Amino acid sequence: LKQNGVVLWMTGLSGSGKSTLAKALEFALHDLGYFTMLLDGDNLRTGVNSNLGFSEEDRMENIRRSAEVSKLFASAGIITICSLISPTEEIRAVAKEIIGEEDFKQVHIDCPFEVCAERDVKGLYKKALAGEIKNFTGLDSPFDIPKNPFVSIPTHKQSLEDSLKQLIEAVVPIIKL
Ligand code: GGZ
Repeated sequence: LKQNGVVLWMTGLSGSGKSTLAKALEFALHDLGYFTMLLDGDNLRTGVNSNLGFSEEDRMENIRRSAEVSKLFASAGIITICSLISPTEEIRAVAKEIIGEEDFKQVHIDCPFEVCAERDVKGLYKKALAGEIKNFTGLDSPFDIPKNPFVSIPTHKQSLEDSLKQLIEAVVPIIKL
């Protein structure tokens, strides 16, 4: 194994395109011959993080555990793509602290609340707006726009293909062999 690990930390609202882009990026990196590991909030929450909900404390614990796991993979030289809402600057600072500044690359999957609500792929926005889901990110739970992301991908302004291209062009040069 020759590659040096790194953590691509994707942050963004539910429905912003994190999982879709993370998967597409993983396939593209495989095609280029890189080892990867994809950690997604959605599937981490069915296992390692299954006892956690969406309160501030639980989200913090969700991010802490996910960052620790990411760090393990990155230390084995694996390009780790982590896709979690990670809604606040405070929460992302914890992830950065755990992973270490050098290996932590923050990717903002940028899409306004209104557009995510319009897409509503899983019907969660409809439920949240009807008051059936509490602590919903962007509604009654905060989302801080990342201040200094490594890269920001405006998924509401461009095609998936263009978003992927932008991401690959940002990521490939920082992978050290
Ligand atoms: C936000 C929620 C909520 C609430 C369930 N708020 O788009 P999805 O459905 O598939 O992914 C979202 C996922 C968010 O989990 P994360 O682990 O990424 O969140 S965090 O980083 O804030 O801990 C969404 C679904 O869970 N979901 N309830 N209240 N998203």
